[in-house]
Formats: sequence, structure tokens, C-alpha cells
Amino acid sequence: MDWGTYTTLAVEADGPALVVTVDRPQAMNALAGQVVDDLLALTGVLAGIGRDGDWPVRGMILTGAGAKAFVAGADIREMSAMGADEAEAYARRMHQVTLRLEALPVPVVAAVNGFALGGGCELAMACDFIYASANASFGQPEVNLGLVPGFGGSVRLQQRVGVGQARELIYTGRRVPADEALRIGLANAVFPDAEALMAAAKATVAEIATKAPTAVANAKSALNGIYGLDVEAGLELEARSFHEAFTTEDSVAGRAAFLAKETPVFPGR
Ligand code: CO8
Repeated sequence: MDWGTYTTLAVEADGPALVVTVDRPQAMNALAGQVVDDLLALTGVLAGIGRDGDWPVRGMILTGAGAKAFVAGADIREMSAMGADEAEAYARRMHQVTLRLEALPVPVVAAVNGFALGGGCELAMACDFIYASANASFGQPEVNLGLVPGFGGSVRLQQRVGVGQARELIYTGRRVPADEALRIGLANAVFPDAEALMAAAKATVAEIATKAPTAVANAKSALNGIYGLDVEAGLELEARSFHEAFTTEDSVAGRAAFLAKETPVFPGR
């Protein structure tokens, strides 16, 4: 698959993982308009993964270039030259990026290797789950700028850490270190340094790559779709998702391999 070339993103397949690095270390990888455009273009390309049973990668790892930051938010310099309508349009474009990440047919792991602030924290929360290095820190510091979260934080922080923690973090703009992010459920795991972080993210994608591709894609889609529904509506969506899984060649192969006591080979359809 041709991943395309981007001004602000480095994109490289490493075994079953596609490693995407936001690459503006001089500005702490802040989300300038060009980064948003690049993420929109890339996620458009990645939406084709799995088509016709072709799975060139089985997961994406999103990280930031350099030793200090994952992403330090929207680009404050660029944003400061905008009027409110332009800023809103910018935020809405970034909403599209987050929705597209959630719609990808493969899991996305945020490998947070430093500051994940404002739009950076929001980008990480649009990933399926977050791994952090010990020097990572998270926060929604928009109140320091007289602003509020604009890239989905008002929605996804409450989902990730619950209403009380989300409110405290958004009202104070406080920065949360990696160990506290782990405690409140924002990060799934913390690793001593960036190297260990990337190794762990790749190992998890490799583990996922041994599973049925259509089942993982189906589970991701169902989990996203079910979030926020009431129990009855959620169970209804789960039933439809289960039905769909049952019709796949992957499921036929998986069940047959179990009964034959063999390791399944999944066709990816
Ligand atoms: N935007 C632009 N440039 C940035 C940003 C940013 N978000 N963050 C850092 N930089 C730049 C600095 O200006 C500096 O540039 P220069 O060397 O040219 O002066 C360089 O990166 C290094 O930064 P520091 O010298 O400040 O490095 P420190 O290690 O001292 O501090 C911090 C690092 C803590 C990350 C600090 O830079 C900081 O607080 N950054 C801002 C974090 C922040 O407030 N983020 C939230 C932004 S608002 C947001 O994301 C809302 C999203 C929705 C709005 C959408 C509507 C448009």
C-alpha cells in the first residue's frame, strides 16, 4: 500500500505496525493546519486497509518526534492569527481526524513520549488506547489561554476518566504525570523510556496481528458504536455485530482450527 508522503508526518511500516510520527519537534509537534491536513489525507488512505482481504498492516502507532513531546496541542502561534470562525473551522477539521482514527479498521495505539497537552491529549484520546513513557504528561490547559477544549476533549476525557476527573482537569488545566494518568485510566501502561514504549506498542500490535483481522475491526467498530448507548440499544448493536462476525471467512477458519486443534490461518475476509 502506498501510504503517501506528508510534510509533517513520518509514516513507516514496521512489520504489522504502521508507525506514524508527528514531526515538528521545533514546535513540540503542535498541530498546525498542515498537520491536520496531513492527518486527514493519511486517514483517508488508511481507510482502505482490509479492503478485498488485504491487510498490509494490523495496527497503527501514533507518536511524536523528539524526546520532549507527543503533541503540545494546537499551534498557538497559528491559532492566534485566526478569527473565531476560522478557529472553529480548524477545530471541526480536527474533529474529522479524530472520527476517522476511530473509524479505521485497525486499532490505533497512542505512544505518548512526552507532553500530550490540549489538542495533543485529545489526539491521543481518539486512539484506541494510550501507552506512555515515564516522562509523559497529559493535560487540557486551554483555560490558561482563555479557551476550552476544541478537538474533542470535552467528550472523550469524560469517557476515558469519568466526569469528576475530567472536570477537575479541564477547570484547573493541571498537568497529569504518567503515573497519575495510569491511575485514572487515561494511560493503559507506563514504560521507563521512549524505546521501551515503542517496543511495547509494537509487541501489542504484533499480538493483535495473530488474531482475526475482521474480528478486530468489527470489535473496534462495535465498541465505538456502542459507547454511550443505553444497555438495550448497546446489546442490539452487539447482536448485529456478532451476526456479521459469524458470516466471515475468518470466523469459519477460526472455529474449524479450534476443533481441529490447529493454529488458525485467517483469510482476512
Ligand atoms: N503551539 C505553538 N508552539 C508551541 C506550542 C504550541 N502548542 N507548544 C510549544 N511550542 C513552541 C514554543 O513556542 C517554543 O518555540 P520557540 O523555541 O520558537 O520559542 C518551542 O515550542 C519549545 O517550547 P518551550 O520553550 O515552551 O518548551 P518548554 O519545555 O519550556 O515547555 C511546554 C514545553 C510545557 C509544552 C510549553 O511549550 C507549553 O505550555 N506549550 C503550550 C501547551 C498548550 O497550551 N497546549 C494547548 C494549546 S490549545 C489547544 O490545543 C486547543 C485545541 C483546540 C483549539 C482549536 C481551535 C483553533
